[in-house]
Amino acid sequence: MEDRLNEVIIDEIPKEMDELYDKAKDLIASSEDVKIYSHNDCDGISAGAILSTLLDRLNKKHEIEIVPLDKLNDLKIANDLTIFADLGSGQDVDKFAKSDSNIIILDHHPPIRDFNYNGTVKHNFIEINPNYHDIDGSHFVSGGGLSYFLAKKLGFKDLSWIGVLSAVGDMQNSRTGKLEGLNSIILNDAVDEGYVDVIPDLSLYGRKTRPLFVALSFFSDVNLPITNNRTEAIALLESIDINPKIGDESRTLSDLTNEEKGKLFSALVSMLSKAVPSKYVYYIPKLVSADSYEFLMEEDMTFLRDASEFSTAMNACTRNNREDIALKILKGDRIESLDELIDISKEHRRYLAQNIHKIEEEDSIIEKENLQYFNGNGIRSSVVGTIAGMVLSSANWRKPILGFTQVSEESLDWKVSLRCSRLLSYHGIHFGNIIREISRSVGGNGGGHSVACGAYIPYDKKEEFLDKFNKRLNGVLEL
Ligand SMILES: [Mn+2]
Repeated sequence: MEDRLNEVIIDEIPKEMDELYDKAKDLIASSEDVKIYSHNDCDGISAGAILSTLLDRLNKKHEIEIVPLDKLNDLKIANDLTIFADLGSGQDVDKFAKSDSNIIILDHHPPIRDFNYNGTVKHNFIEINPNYHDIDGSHFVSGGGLSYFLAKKLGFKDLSWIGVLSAVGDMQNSRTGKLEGLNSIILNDAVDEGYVDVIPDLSLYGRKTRPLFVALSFFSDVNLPITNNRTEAIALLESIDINPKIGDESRTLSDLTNEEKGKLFSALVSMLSKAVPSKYVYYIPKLVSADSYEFLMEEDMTFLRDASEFSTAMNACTRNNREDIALKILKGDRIESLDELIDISKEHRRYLAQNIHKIEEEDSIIEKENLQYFNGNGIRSSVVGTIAGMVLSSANWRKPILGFTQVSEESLDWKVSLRCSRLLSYHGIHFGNIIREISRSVGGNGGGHSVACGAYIPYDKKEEFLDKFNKRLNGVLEL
């Protein structure tokens, strides 16, 4: 596989792109009434919060609507200015534009239009997308990041922390464990402004809020003795003289000294090196270490302090149709909305745990040569991916796992979500592209990241889809 880590990374805004930002700024200045459509995930909500805050500060009347991608076909264009954030590049969103409509798109997904499209239509159309400027939108800037650059043009560098959150929520750091490219500009702004601290750390989820032995037991990119086994996780810590507790209090990852983190890093690397085929050994350090980002204005040891835990809370809101709470939190409300956010997160975790238990209990993961899948009958389609990721730890990490569920109560069609070990993606497999190809071939559509992606497929095409997917991976997985 080619090693793409040596490619040249663009880390300043290209001139052509910067000029579009100047135009966008002028357009905002001359508009009195603005509509924002933004995507219903952490990145989209972050983008929406940045744009809404900057319009507040400019005293511009505006409305924001958070929308899923499948609801984008018939959006009205009725305001002075319509802004699409973290979506729009892949959709025909201006089909109802009138000649006096003004549209700005801030999206990092692959564009369907030509860069010179705005010269071919009557309405005013500004599309800012890194892919037009040779910048890969899946690793180097997110929808929230693109929105931040507009805020920065207007002098609002204090919103940079939301740009960092959006990038982490969008897994932009999944390539190397760091924020790179245009994301590094946003990160530097956030550090300069005193909002964010970068901490090189072990790559375990819940560094501020989970007992370390619990965080270790959730390690699922490779099935290790510690995976789903808290006793083994405690034994590992004790074997390298790391105390899992101080008094009655369990320690979290962020309680460890640097020396202790170093010992744990070495122990995990050696454990992993024994557990994986030799072709994967090269990627192990990347699997175990990553930069983490702390929001310095949030209280220490809370779930809003760590960017990755913060992004989980934002996702919990969008998956439970409570985007309103996520937006309020991002716009600064820590009084009324914080309790609601905690309740939503709790309920979300309860729902996930209950369904994961059901799948594991009923032994419902079915294995084919190159993949494994389960039928999440009744699982809400918005969380089937999260659940797939979590049951991977009790399945075969060498193969991707696909979860199926009904799209909605009104539709019998399938939503399918795929998750896999990061090792598969480091080794060069891009499941987002594969699922797009296979879903289209059965009359559906899909796409996404290399390790987390999904598709919608017609009700009667599930077997064909599975069959084609399985065959497509022949020789690709090198099991
Ligand atoms: Mn995004």
